[in-house]
Amino acid sequence: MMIKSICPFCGVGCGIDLEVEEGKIVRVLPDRTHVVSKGHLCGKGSIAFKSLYAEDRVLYPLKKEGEKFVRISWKEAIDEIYFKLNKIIKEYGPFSVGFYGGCQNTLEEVYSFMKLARALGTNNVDSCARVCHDPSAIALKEMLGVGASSTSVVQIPKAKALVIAGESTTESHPVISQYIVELKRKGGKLIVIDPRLTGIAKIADLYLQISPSTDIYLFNAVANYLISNGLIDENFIEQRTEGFEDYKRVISKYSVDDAEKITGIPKEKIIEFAKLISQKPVIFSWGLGLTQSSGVNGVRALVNLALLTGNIGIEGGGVIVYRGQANVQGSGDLIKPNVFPNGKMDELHALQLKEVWGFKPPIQQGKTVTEALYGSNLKAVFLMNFNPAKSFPNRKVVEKFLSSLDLLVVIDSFMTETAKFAHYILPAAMWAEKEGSVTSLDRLVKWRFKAIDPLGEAKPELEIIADIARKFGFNFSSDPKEVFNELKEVSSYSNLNFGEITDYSFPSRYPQNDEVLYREKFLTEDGKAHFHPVEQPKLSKGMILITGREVTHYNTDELIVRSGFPEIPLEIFINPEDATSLGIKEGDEVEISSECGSAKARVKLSNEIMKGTVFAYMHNAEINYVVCNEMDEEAKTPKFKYTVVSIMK
Ligand SMILES: Nc1nc2c(c(=O)[nH]1)N[C@H]1C(S)=C(S)[C@@H](COP(=O)(O)OP(=O)(O)OC[C@H]3O[C@@H](n4cnc5c(=O)[nH]c(N)nc54)[C@H](O)[C@@H]3O)O[C@H]1N2
Ligand SMILES: Nc1nc2c(c(=O)[nH]1)N[C@H]1C(S)=C(S)[C@@H](COP(=O)(O)OP(=O)(O)OC[C@H]3O[C@@H](n4cnc5c(=O)[nH]c(N)nc54)[C@H](O)[C@@H]3O)O[C@H]1N2
Ligand code: SF4
Ligand SMILES: [Mo]
Repeated sequence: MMIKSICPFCGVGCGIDLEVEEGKIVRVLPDRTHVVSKGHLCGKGSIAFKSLYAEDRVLYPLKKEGEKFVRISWKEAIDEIYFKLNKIIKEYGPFSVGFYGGCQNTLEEVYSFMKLARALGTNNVDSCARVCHDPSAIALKEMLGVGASSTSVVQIPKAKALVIAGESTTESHPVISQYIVELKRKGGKLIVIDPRLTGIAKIADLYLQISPSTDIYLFNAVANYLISNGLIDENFIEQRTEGFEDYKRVISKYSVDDAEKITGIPKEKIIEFAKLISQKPVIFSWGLGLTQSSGVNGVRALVNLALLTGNIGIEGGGVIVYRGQANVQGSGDLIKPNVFPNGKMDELHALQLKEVWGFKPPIQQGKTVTEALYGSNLKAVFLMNFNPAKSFPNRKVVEKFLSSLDLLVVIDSFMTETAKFAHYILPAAMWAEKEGSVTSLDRLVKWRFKAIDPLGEAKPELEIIADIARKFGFNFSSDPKEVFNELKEVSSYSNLNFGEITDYSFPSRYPQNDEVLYREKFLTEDGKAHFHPVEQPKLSKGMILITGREVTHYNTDELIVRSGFPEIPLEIFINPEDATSLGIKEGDEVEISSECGSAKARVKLSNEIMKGTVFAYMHNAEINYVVCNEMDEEAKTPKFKYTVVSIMK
């Protein structure tokens, strides 16, 4: 039997066919009908089923007694959690409770999780989007109207040029590479901006090796050059945008000469970049190299260039955010501490929700997950599909917070580093054991079908959430289709229909099916796009640690190490010239430290690394003892790409 599903790993959202024999998944095959992946898969997708059968999967509810975990029944677990949670809410109020997680969960699961929090009276809800692309969502929503990609990756081959800023396609979103190859075959130009000579940078027509976190300077200087040389789309600016004069004034002090000094990119290359993007159509795309360093302003600076050149709302032009996890676009859309899924956090929207939910959510802003973990006095936290003890920076502080809680409930499938801090671990049915929809990085929404029954006593999150809600007297549905229909009523997913999202060959996108948004008007209140001038901030000096991805590993690697892959060692990659001046060589064991902490790592010499920087893969989470938790002021997103470090033999 073949069952259709969507890969549980990255935001490309490849279609897969699960081969099921006697109730067991035996193979994953690429789904040839899928509109984006078109029969391609990367190595992670093809082994995606293995971790379901890992020997150490948590298959029964567990409770911590002393230092040990003991097996309890579902009834005991839900009763005890209810009793403790109720007591905490009575004593400290509902805002002492937080609900965080959900980026590989389905839309329905994150929606219900968020709704449960609000039923209990708290707006402390958030997802992993906080640590990756919330800066993109904030900038895009404000400037264009929708906090998501304006075009699809399938449009890439239609562009004359593709800009990739701070994303490593061949490692992080491998299946998109097919569209970049096609772009190049058709004569389109690839421009890559990254301090590191990545796989995709190696095939670029123009590679800009940029000093970390100086992208804003580059983009502003390019804007000034374009304006000064008449290379902008005046009609587009006049008819479809607001705020140009302010923008022009701010960027007028950014020169290409200074940009060369600050970014380290030769002046001729900066001018070539400006000329390439003055064409039409051009797609501007970016990854964490922008959001986890320059934050919301970094994204604004790049989107300004797309507006200046009139490259939004046209065939082959627009902006693409390379979102990370299988459903992070969807989670980011639905679970936020400062907005409701249906819009602004105010009386009006709260009352609209009441119509559908039967209760009115509070309208006081909640805490982001980063605010919660670094210095809040929350008493109870629910973590679903989240491993912050490993994935968050300055791990020491996170560990201290998790161990200070009166109640920590972890909904996961494995005994993760985070789960070890839990009072209760509730075993989640994994992706192939349940059904529901996920949104990929180009707004495509697809339904995953159930392939097998949950193993052991694992339960789909919708059931776990409904069980807890029922204890508190709320009637939540645990039927994925019912929940899907409900969430459509209170979110920008209202255009979708079930027949279309279950047909993998149909381009079912939100808020409209069209690959290209904004052809006629922008989805802002006034229908115009908005320039947003930003300034390059001052940076702390020193050796800069950058962290990023490797193609065969995935985030905190819980699923990968349970699929027969060895754990990744902690290695730091450094330019040979820097190594010489530090007196270290290939294979040395060193201590890498920041003001937050330190770790032991093995040295690898590499000419792909920019001088003055050192690179480490994030999948060995020891590095997050070193990465500091400095955050973007607006989005509260940690700067995983900028930590000043020292290295000692
Ligand atoms: N194989 C694999 N794929 C994944 C994941 C995984 O763990 N493994 N995780 C998924 C997730 S959650 C996410 S969010 C995505 C992330 O996908 P990407 O956005 O590709 O993430 P990273 O590799 O962390 O960082 C991207 C690049 O930013 C560069 N960079 C660092 N600082 C700067 C800077 O100041 N400016 C510029 N321009 N570039 C800079 C780094 O050198 C790096 O090459 O990947 C998803 N896909
Ligand atoms: N140094 C450094 N750190 C980083 C980053 C970086 O670039 N550098 N990137 C950051 C980014 S972009 C991200 S998104 C985060 C990722 O951080 P996390 O989201 O914390 O990491 P994951 O490894 O994706 O964790 C997912 C968890 O979900 C569990 N799980 C898997 N399937 C299911 C399921 O069906 N149900 C439930 N309930 N649980 C399940 C897994 O066992 C695992 O514990 O890491 C961040 N950390
Ligand atoms: S590219 Fe992403 S979605 Fe596609 S198979 Fe690989 S990990 Fe899965
Ligand atoms: Mo991410």
